[in-house]
Amino acid sequence: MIDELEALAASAEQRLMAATDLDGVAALDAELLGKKSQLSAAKKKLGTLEPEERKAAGRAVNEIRQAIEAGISAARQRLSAAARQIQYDAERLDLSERLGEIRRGSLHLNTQARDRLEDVFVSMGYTIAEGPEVETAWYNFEALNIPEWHPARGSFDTIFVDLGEPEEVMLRSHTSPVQIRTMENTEPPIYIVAPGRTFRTDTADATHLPAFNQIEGLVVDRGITLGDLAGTIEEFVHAFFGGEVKTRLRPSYFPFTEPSAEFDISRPDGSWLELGGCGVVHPNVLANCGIDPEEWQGFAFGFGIDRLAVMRYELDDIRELVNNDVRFLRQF
Ligand code: FA5
Repeated sequence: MIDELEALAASAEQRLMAATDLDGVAALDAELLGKKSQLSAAKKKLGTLEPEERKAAGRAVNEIRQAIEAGISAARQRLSAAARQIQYDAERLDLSERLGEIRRGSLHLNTQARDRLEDVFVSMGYTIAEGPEVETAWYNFEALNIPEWHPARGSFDTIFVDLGEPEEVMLRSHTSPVQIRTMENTEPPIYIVAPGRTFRTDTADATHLPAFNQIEGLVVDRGITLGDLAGTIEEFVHAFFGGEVKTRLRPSYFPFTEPSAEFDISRPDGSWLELGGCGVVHPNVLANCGIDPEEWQGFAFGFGIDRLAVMRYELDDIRELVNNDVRFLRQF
């Protein structure tokens, strides 16, 4: 019996070494160690042996079971390492691969538009200001002459943040809070532009995004009139687009400017695209920031950078800016 078991051990070792996949090892495991295995049969037969012989045969059965178990675990290890290697090879990415010529990356259209806007305004004597994207009701609304009861609050489709008092903290719905932060900290005369991200519950469509970019402009100086505002917008649009694009101001309403206007720019097909709002800074807003409205006057404007990019790069749909399709982005 011991001879038979030794022969079994030798053949088991060879067969395990020859196994080429994990399924094969599982089959050998069942065959060599399962209930119907030669080893189980030998174990059953132990009871029929003489005590001396039983002892030696019992030891041999145990030793051979251990050897086969060790062989199975070694085969499993060997083959799972091989299986992993095959998977790695199949999933490996060749990062050195390239198709055609090497392409240089480029700045995103919004970044290009913002940089150009900043250049145009800096060349007109403005400096760049910025403010936080998460604002309090004071900066986003109240200091801008939009008290809690004011219906204009609804028109900003504000995204509130669950921090502190309800409706007290929000993602800024426009860049106008930067006007307040600037006037609180700076003595006039003030000439700033403030580009930045803004957020509203707007559903994305061809002309709207829920997260978009605005650029705010604020001038506070002596003797500022609506004429200065109109001239500034005209000059900026010419510098940004060149001579072909026309502008128009339409009377409008914002609580923080009086009078207020919306301004549109002409599309190549002759239609108009609304670009932003503007107006003469409301005396209450100056007073809220500790600036004497009798002495100082100002104008402000705020327009959509994404919309400017749409115009400048002649896109059909504002969503192209955020789809991140490299085939589209590579064109610019
Ligand atoms: C404002 O946000 C005012 N703060 C503008 C202003 C500033 C007026 C200073 C007076 C003085 P309005 O909600 O109209 O106004 O937005 C201004 C511009 O932001 C719009 O004309 C448009 O160009 C852009 N805009 C608004 N909502 C979206 C949107 N969901 N997606 C893309 N652009 C948008």
